[in-house]
Amino acid sequence: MERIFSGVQPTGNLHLGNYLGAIRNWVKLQNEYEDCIFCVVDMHAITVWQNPSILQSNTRETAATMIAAGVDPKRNIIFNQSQVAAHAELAWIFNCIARIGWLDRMTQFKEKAGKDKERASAGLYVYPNLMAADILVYKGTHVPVGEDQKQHLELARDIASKFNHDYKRDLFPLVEPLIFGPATRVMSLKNGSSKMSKSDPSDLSRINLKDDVDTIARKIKKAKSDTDVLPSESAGLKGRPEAANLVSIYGALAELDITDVLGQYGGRGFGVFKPALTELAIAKLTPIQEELKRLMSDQTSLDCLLKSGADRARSITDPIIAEVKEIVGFIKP
Ligand code: AQP
Repeated sequence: MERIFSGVQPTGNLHLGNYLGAIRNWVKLQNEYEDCIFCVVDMHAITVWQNPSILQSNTRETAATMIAAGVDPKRNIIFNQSQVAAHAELAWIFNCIARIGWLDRMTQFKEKAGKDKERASAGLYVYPNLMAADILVYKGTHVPVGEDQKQHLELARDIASKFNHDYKRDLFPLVEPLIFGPATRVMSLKNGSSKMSKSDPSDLSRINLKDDVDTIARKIKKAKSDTDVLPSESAGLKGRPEAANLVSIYGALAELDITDVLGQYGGRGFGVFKPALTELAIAKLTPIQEELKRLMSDQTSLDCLLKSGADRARSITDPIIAEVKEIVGFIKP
């Protein structure tokens, strides 16, 4: 049986990369797959320090953003990870399956821990084991993500294979990444070679989904570009990472191929292209922002929705985690 699982961290500042690389794809997948689970991964968030009350509001806001963007909470399961204990239980078992050498190769840990890795949390190091547990505790088969998560999904496959091999079972499926759409890697507005990210210290590097009209306009105006006109064919974007990024953001928002965008804007400079991009970004983001505001004004309903999502999630994880514990040799209560 095919089952989609994907998650997003409630670390605030959800941005255009999270939307185009992940959440918008979820909206499409809910029409293709019957069984979709979308999770606000608050346990991942605390691998770096989070202020507790801000974490709570970011968790609600992340769930509300998914819904405002079009993910249907009735057809899909939407909940926050910490309400379903089986994620943590399976993650511990996977800590004992994954090898240190595998985790040492994870580039996201190296990027996030930086030079001072001795001071990074142990949670940040074993983050990919928890991510594997998030997916496999549902026997998830397909995981829509941006390109940055590809390496973690390969690790999830390695963990599933080793578990199946060590315990001589065919329990866990080998998950397939679903990396699709025109914006699998949205880059920073300030540097076309680094990914748009919540943790970039410069707010000008990203368009946050909550940015108001003036802020979106200012950020696009200040986005790094170059002095050449846009080429008429995509080959002409080679060696122009910032131009390529802005064109691909336009294409993703307008749901057009790069060739079509260049067909329209080839030969025009950024003085024309940036205002067009601004207008498009505002037109796409404003309805999501309005719906988000409406959803956030009713905290009780949001909490109810997360609870009911978690109840539905537990009905799937309960038998799977029971089977895993039995296989591993834990005595049942
Ligand atoms: N720039 C991006 N382009 C395309 N997809 C992206 N995603 C993140 N950034 C981009 C995708 O968004 C989903 C949720 O990501 P996350 O919030 O769980 O964590 P992340 O990947 O670590 O996102 P950030 O913004 O880079 O956060 P920080 O700065 O906290 O690390 C994932 O599917 C991801 O691929």
